[in-house]
Amino acid sequence: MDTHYQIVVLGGGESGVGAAILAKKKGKSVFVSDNGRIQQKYIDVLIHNEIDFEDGGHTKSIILSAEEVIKSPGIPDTVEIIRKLIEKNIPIISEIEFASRYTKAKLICITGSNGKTTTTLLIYHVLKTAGINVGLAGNIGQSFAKQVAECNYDVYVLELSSFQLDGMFTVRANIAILLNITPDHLDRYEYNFNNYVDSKFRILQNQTKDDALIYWMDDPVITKKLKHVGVEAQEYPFSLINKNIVQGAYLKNEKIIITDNKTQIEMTLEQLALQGKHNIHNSMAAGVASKLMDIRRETLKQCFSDFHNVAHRLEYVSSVHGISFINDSKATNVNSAWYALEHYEKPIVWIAGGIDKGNDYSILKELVKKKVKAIVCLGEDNRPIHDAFGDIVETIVDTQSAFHAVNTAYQLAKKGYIVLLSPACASMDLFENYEDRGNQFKTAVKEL
Ligand code: UMA
Ligand code: ADP
Repeated sequence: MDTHYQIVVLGGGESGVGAAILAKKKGKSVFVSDNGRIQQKYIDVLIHNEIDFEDGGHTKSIILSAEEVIKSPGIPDTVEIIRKLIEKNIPIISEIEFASRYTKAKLICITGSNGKTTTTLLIYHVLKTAGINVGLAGNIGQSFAKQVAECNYDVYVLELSSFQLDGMFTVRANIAILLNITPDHLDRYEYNFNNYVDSKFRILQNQTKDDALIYWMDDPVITKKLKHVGVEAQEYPFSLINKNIVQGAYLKNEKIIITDNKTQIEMTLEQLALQGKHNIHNSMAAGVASKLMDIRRETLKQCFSDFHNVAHRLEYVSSVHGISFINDSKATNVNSAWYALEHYEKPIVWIAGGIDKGNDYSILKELVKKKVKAIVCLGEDNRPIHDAFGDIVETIVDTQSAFHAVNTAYQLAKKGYIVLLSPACASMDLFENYEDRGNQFKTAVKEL
């Protein structure tokens, strides 16, 4: 086996394998190294493309002699091999950074702590319906690099996580969207919120006056930070409070108004397929981006009313004896759970818990006091939930399977209640991922 490669890719998952395919196509010598097991479907792709790889460990001599390393987003900077690479000054980039070198497509980049996937998919739906040759990538679906290698899109709608942004240096977002910033993934940011905020703000780097920055101006974290960084791009704020917006979006008489100083598009809240306060933000951001892409008013209106949101986000499952079951498994941080608890007027039995990423539950206390009748914990270690809510909710029960959680919640609920799975935590203690958690929840509900 060769021991010197121009490119070493760390992690043989969706992003890593995509990056390796692109590197190979561009004539680079490339090696993929994974310290766990690479899934068979990716092994098949690597073999088919004649790409060298290893799994079950990282061979230091190969990795530390690379010219450049592409790191998968799931790998933290604290692991030994990354520390060694940093010591040796070997450049470490993300798959998104690498792929962007090989495309001239227009980039619409979306980040935020919550609402990325929903907003990304809505924009994609609008652009695709309008007949634009558009790809969907980033922290969703097929890797950006694979699509750059194999497709020829004119525009990409890119959902970007903070992990991906951390490895981005030269990418220029033609349209950047910053939805909101609330604590999440703090375990990856030395439990320092400012580090996480800095990561999110990387979406602005390299923007010029020809680009657009769309952001939620009611978010104190975003507005405070914007005062301290220089913004080159044209600003398009959106707000639920401020009505003096000349370019951006605002709310007036139960209508969202999307404006660019010259023309306006109005839609009543009722016309929007996405319901709930948080989704007004997402619709506004997507609306402004679509308008900047010169999408016809009729297409935009049609798409905003016929859009189907993806599963596991405030998804209605069914009603059993007058008790409604809602699957919000994708609520993996405190802020998304806040919007879920805020959304419903009826009494709630709340299923919460899982892997706590450094959660501060205090912002939920008022809502919980007002609406939550019982909590069913669904996690390996439920102490943080007991500690936070033990004095305000009388009944808190521990469970360790979706089946047990659903049955317990069903026993505790009464007719007219809502059983809400909105965990505020990651799922990997008891489940493969949030989708597995949501699916097991739905199966258990259907078996009631
Ligand atoms: N690995 C190592 N060394 C380590 C640690 C991990 O080799 O020290 C290996 C693992 O064994 C595994 C591989 O790295 O085989 C996985 O890499 P990864 O976790 O980065 O996953 P990918 O399959 O490449 O998927 C990534 C994103 N995953 C994460 O950020 C954790 C996907 O986002 C994204 O869709 C994909 O790239 C696109 O190309 C998923 C996600 O969970 C949806 N994102 C987080 C979130 O939304 O909260 C940020
Ligand atoms: P992300 O991709 O950022 O995780 P999703 O669109 O998948 O965002 O939604 C994740 C969770 O956050 C769901 O529980 C959803 O109901 C909630 N959510 C969606 N949009 C917002 C928003 N703008 N603000 C707060 N929470 C939101």
